[in-house]
Amino acid sequence: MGKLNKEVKVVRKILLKAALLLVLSACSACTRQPGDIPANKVIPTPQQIAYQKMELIGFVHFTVNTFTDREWGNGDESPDLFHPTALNTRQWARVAQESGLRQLILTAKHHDGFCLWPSQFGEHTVKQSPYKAGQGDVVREFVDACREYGLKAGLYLSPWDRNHAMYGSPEYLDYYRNQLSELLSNYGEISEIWFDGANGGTGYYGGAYEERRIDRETYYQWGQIFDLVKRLQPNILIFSDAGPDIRWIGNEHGFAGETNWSMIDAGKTVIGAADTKYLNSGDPNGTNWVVGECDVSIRPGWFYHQSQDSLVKTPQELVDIYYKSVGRNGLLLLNIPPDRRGLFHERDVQALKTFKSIIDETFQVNLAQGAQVTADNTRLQHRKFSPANIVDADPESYWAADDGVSQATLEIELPAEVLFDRIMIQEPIRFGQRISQFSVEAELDGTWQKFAEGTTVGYKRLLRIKPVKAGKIRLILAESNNVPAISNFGIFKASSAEGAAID
Ligand code: FUL
Repeated sequence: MGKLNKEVKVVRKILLKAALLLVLSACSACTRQPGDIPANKVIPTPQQIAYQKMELIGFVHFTVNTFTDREWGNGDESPDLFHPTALNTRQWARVAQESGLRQLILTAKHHDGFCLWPSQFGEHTVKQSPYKAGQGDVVREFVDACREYGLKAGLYLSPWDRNHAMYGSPEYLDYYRNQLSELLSNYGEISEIWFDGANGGTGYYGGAYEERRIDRETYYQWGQIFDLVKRLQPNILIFSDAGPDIRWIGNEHGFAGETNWSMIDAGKTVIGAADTKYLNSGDPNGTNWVVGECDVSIRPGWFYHQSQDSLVKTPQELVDIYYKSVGRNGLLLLNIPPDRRGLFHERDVQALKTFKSIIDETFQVNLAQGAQVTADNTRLQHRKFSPANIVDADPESYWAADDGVSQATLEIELPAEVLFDRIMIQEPIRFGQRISQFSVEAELDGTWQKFAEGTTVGYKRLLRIKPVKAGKIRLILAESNNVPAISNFGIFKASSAEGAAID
């Protein structure tokens, strides 16, 4: 009898525990946040997302060309030519930081083959130059200055070398890989490595003075080079015509396509022989996420030429480039070439300063912040996907539609009518890039009127329109390749210094 009682008690205890567990799990199910939206097959890495968020970065073209007034050195320039009189990498970094650039990329070696660091693998370097009596290391000074000013540091190492006697043979590749290893082992964290597409042609080549052509598809064995780079710097991003992380945007004006997908088929692209239209617009069916980087120089040339002091781009031209790069889902890589002193020239510094003040003034106040937003579809009717998320202070929160929905309309109601002429739309790209057709309407005199439209959005889409005064705006997402989602929406009034340009 006693034994039976004990057994009943044990069973009762087990039943009670099970019931308790059931109640608890039911409760947590009713308060649990729903999961995120289904991700696309092709999505960015966390490093690519962080990269895209930088928006603005800088290029520094500096070598013997600065002293010979050339754009491409032949390879026979004497290192004696390299004698900057007041080289100050801290001035570069300070100006970059004050101008809103988040990273700088230095030409450690351009096509002429002169190395800005004292490479142990060659005799055509800063060590053979008068700079600091052969004791200088411009790459070291550059990375130190970037770190001091909170900038990321990237390097350009030209695959084409018009100085090297063995260029075109397998021996040169050993030399090239040794240089890469040196740069990626001895200078701390390098965030981006830039592989230029210009390849092969005439040159000095150790005195041969001849033309050397290479097979762009096979010569460099890029796969091996990429493996080496990632082994030495696991977090680095590799730039080339074909990525794998960052791609050339297909022109040197700094313009991304109005349609710009962050996907391409990297395998379809040969470095140095790319289809520039394809790179400019990306590929909605591309199998690789490869961010578009828009490179352009603040002057006509990539290197400093005194004759171009009067041709520095105006702040308004720089702003225009910003809208066509950052505003089209790309990154702006703006080149500022140091002069023969080794400093960013005063005119370039002034243009950058005004450019920065215009961008800051324009985007300082989002006139849609805190507006009332409704949508014709909200995923699971859950506040995690609330339309209000597109105008809240959290850039990561987002609105999304239900599974199976590929079109949606969001209505933004402002507390009062406002005048605006710039629009910003952002997708939460961590789930992939989706939208391929959108328009924006405003209610004017009681009727909806379309005043802007576009194709892709991606990380950020900016639109320049004629000033509109309205209290109600509609964002119409007409087409997307998966559940549509928006993380941020903004309307702004452009700084009067911008010049009232429209798209
Ligand atoms: C090109 C090079 O040939 C130019 O000199 C410059 O470095 C530019 C960024 O890339 O391919």
